Amino acid sequence: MTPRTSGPRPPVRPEFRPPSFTGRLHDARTATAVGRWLGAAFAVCFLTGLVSHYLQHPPDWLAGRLPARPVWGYRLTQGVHVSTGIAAIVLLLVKLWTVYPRLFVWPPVRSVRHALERLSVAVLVASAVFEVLTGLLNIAQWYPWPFAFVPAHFAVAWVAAGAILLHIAVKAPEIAAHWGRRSPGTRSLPAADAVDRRSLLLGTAAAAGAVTLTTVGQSLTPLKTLDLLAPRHPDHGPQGLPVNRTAAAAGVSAAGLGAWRLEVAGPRPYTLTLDELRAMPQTAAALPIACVEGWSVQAHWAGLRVRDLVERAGGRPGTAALRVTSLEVSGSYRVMEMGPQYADDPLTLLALTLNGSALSLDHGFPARIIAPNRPGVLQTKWVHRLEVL
Ligand SMILES: Nc1nc2c(c(=O)[nH]1)N[C@H]1C(S)=C(S)[C@@H](COP(=O)(O)O)O[C@H]1N2
Ligand SMILES: [Mo]
Repeated sequence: MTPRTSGPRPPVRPEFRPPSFTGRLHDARTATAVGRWLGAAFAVCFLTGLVSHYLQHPPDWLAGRLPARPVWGYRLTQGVHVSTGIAAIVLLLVKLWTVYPRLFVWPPVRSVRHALERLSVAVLVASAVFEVLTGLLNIAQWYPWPFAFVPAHFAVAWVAAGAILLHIAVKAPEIAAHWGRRSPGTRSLPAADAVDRRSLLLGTAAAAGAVTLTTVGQSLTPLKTLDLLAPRHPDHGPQGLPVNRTAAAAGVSAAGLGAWRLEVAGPRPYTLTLDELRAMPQTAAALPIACVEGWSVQAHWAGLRVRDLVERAGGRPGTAALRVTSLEVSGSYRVMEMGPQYADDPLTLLALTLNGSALSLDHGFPARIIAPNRPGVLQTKWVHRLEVL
């Protein structure tokens, strides 16, 4: 037997090699240029989101100070919130594409400081993706998750805001070096990349502009013919107005409404039938419904001034708050409260008509609330009880 001197060599464990990225534009100048737009979009989105949150859930110190004017205030802030959120999706994708090679840095952790930095970026990316994704699915009314949208979206917004501020602080020197095309750090980059970078930035701006133009018409009604990508068209629906929650979904049927009475509780409680309400002096108001999901539209309402109903029940004008209860069997918006500034406002109505005809069942027949400068979720439909507080 001859000893084996040759043959297959024992396998050598190949040394791990991180992928190398030859593509251009994964650089600090591109990251800074896109990051500025993304940061601006997130900042506006965060602030308008706070407005929306505090209008819906005012803390005690704020409750009495929320203004009922301008009547279109919430329409504007929430339209901007949803539009900047949608544009941020495009910007976030481009930003992530620009920086993703850094996911593969080798070694993955160089020091405690480096580990903390990577951890903070992980939190930043996760919270930013969570915010735009849950926001997008919420406007499509699709909830494929076990948690409640509002508190989760609100809490993670703070996480994202904190992570962004931290990220800006950590990256400040790099951002400063690459802020403008002629900044010191940018001069060291190959000149050829500048042309590609301009194309990328123009493409990004065009894409963000395109999604904005094709959705913003849901609240900016002069552009409504362009709103191909918006989940709702501002005038598609009964009586020329979209419906978010139908009577069927709320468990309200016309059959049970024959015996409907408006109950008003307070120092001098009373009840009124629909005919009695119709026989009283009616007030008209042009006010928008502005849904938290971004669509909004102005409509013409008529009915009773809430202020008059409150006064008749013995509520003191200007100081009485109001609790409104819907016929809806269950649902987050069955009971709504309004502070004195809304209850006393001459434009706040218990509306009986919409755009000239009696409310349809889906719009809240027999009676609904319409108040100035409030989120759509608080414009309670199918009202049957008012309680002066
Ligand atoms: N009782 C009750 N009222 C409600 C709701 C609801 O779910 N229940 N949805 C609200 C929401 S989210 C909006 S945007 C407005 C929309 O009113 P519309 O369907 O008449 O357009 O009604 C609000 N009123
Ligand atoms: Mo809504």
